[in-house]
Amino acid sequence: MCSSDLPLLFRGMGGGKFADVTAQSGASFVVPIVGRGLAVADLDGDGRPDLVVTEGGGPARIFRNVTDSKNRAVVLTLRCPGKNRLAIGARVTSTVGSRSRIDEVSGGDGYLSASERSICVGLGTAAKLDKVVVRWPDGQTAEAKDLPPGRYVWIEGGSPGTADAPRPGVPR
Ligand SMILES: [Ca+2]
Repeated sequence: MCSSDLPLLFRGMGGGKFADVTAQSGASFVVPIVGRGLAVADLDGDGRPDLVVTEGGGPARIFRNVTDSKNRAVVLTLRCPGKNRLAIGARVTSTVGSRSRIDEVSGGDGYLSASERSICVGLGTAAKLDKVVVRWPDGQTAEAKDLPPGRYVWIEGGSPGTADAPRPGVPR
């Protein structure tokens, strides 16, 4: 027997702190569900991550991110030429100003779900990603500097190239 609960939504405040923003998040957050999977992907290509939530015995729910923000991001999609095309296991260290963060490309995220295999690095109001270092799954490293906001595909052995043509609403 599965029980239903109200969905919760938290906003990252930095420094490992989160604020509960469920009450300000709309009608979908006042109906209990039997929540199962959660996947994150930029479904409409506007540069803001969207959510897909699956429910036991119910329809999938799409939460389109319509956050009104002038903040920008660099989205990196890594690719390897061998059997590990999605670069699972790659580690990305990004630096913007005095702040650094580490992301890893993972093969799975949660129960019955898988998120987009891209790494989204928020820049805030900064004009560029100052430095990014990739440790590829085979242990080799590569770095790039001064990437402006946008989407990039980075194939091991090369340098980051801009992804497909800009789509309407994609922050640059
Ligand atoms: Ca989006």
